[in-house]
Amino acid sequence: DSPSTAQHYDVVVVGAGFAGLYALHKFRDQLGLRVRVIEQAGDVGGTWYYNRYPGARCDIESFNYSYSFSEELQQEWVWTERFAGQPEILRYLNHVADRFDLRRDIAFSTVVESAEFTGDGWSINTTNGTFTAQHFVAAAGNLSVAKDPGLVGLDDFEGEVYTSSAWPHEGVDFTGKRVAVIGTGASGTQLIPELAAQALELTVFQRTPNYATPIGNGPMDHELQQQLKPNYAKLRERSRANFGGFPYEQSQPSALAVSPAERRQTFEARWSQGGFRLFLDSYQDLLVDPVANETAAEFIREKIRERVTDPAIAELLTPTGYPYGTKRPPLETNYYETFNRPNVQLVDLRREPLERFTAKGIETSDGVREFDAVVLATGFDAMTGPVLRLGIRGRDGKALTEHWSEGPRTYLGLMVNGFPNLYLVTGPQSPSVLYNGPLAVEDHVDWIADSISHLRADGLTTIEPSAEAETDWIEQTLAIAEQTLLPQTDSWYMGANIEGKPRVCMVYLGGVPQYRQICAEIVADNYRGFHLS
Ligand code: NA7
Repeated sequence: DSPSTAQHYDVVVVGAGFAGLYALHKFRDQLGLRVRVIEQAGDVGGTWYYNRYPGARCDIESFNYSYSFSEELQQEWVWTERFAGQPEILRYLNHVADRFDLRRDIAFSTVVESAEFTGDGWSINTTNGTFTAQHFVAAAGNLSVAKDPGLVGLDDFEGEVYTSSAWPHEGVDFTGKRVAVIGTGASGTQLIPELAAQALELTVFQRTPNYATPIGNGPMDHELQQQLKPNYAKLRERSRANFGGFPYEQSQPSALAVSPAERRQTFEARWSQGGFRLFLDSYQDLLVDPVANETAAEFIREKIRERVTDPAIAELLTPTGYPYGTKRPPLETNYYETFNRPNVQLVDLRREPLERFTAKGIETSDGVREFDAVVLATGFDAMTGPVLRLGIRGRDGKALTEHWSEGPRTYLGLMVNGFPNLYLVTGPQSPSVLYNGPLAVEDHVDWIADSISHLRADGLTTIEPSAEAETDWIEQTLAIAEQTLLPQTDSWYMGANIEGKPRVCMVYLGGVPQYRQICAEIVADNYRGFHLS
């Protein structure tokens, strides 16, 4: 491709992860459009390209965390673990890229620097020249921009520094090293047991204890796989009828409607099943009623105390003061037992704040500890970060950063007033991170494909939501969020993990079936709330 002249496409898509790969296949092979995908990485995979830290694994069953769009793909791909690790998911996405011949339309190692609406389409400026397109699709992920943890003096530290979401491809050997980990979210919880098994000494710097529960991984059961395969279509149908996009059907209305003994039995059963069963397949009022929530929270606290030998360490690891599930609950393998190892130390940053990095280590209010390597698992500028980084300007040159200065504004989490023909895949104010990823991106890409087809069939060129529809949607999503416990807690769902970021719930919490129904009704009602021209 020549970088000097603009290349024109029907659709330009940013990102070659789960969303961008399917978008390319759908738009190119099913709609016959001219499509270009722009990807900053050197290959496909998105999240699964970057997050190569030891222990990186999907918290959703491999069988569920996979594309549903191709029956052949579903039938031929064989998962080896109940919960696939990062290398296996990356192999799967590479297989998809090969099988559907996707690579030839992806510009790798290409970074979007800015994108402007030009009146009837988009001009996208990248490190490899300009692309123009009638439609611009941001499939850049929800958790793909690492947050700056603002650690004072980090540059002075002379040892090795690694970030979970930018892990070296060649891996890291921690043998014989004194290692520090900062962050105990989903990523930290996965990598801490792996590093502890390798490092000479591992010191975990914890700010907020989490409600982590067992993932329940193991080799994929061959018989189970044989049973599931012929029923894949049904399984997907059941998933799309479920709040979070899983084929789960055990959840009951209220934790408070049953006896303590029955409740305990249910929690134990879901705990043993692993995955998000406890969180999303036990009682529907856990995220709504603080008393119901506390029953699950206390169940998890008891488990932590049982698993950690030293009661003082157990206490530090036990979450209190915020409800279960209002921060994204990590899933783990041997996480709590790791703190029983003689080579593992826990530092509680609430009692002993981190002051600065020095040349040799980390200084807290209690003094300096020396390290050979530091691992940051400090999270992401979630949901808005990946979109805002694209430098998007809409009608009349209005910057998206300005339109979103008080928090993201979208209609259905799909489109934005003032930004015609800009589509977000799993954007803010859609179920996004609370919807099984591959199914979530398929729904959005299918919706976008329908919208583009609809425009073309009617000889139209642009689609844009009205300001009223956008405001109304935001009010609806916030009203639903207010009925839940999520706004109480500082989490990345709320934008509250980043200083100065507007504190507003960014997830549609009405559940997948309700969301899907609303999207379908709006289309059936002639794209209600959208202006087509
Ligand atoms: P998370 O869930 O945002 O976790 C980040 C962790 O890092 C969390 O424990 C934070 O503590 C901690 N943190 C962040 N900044 C600091 C500073 N400055 N000092 C000390 N500790 C800090 O990110 P993950 O990568 O684990 O998971 C993100 C999602 O990726 C996950 O939910 C899955 O969907 C995949 P805090 O809680 O803020 O006190």
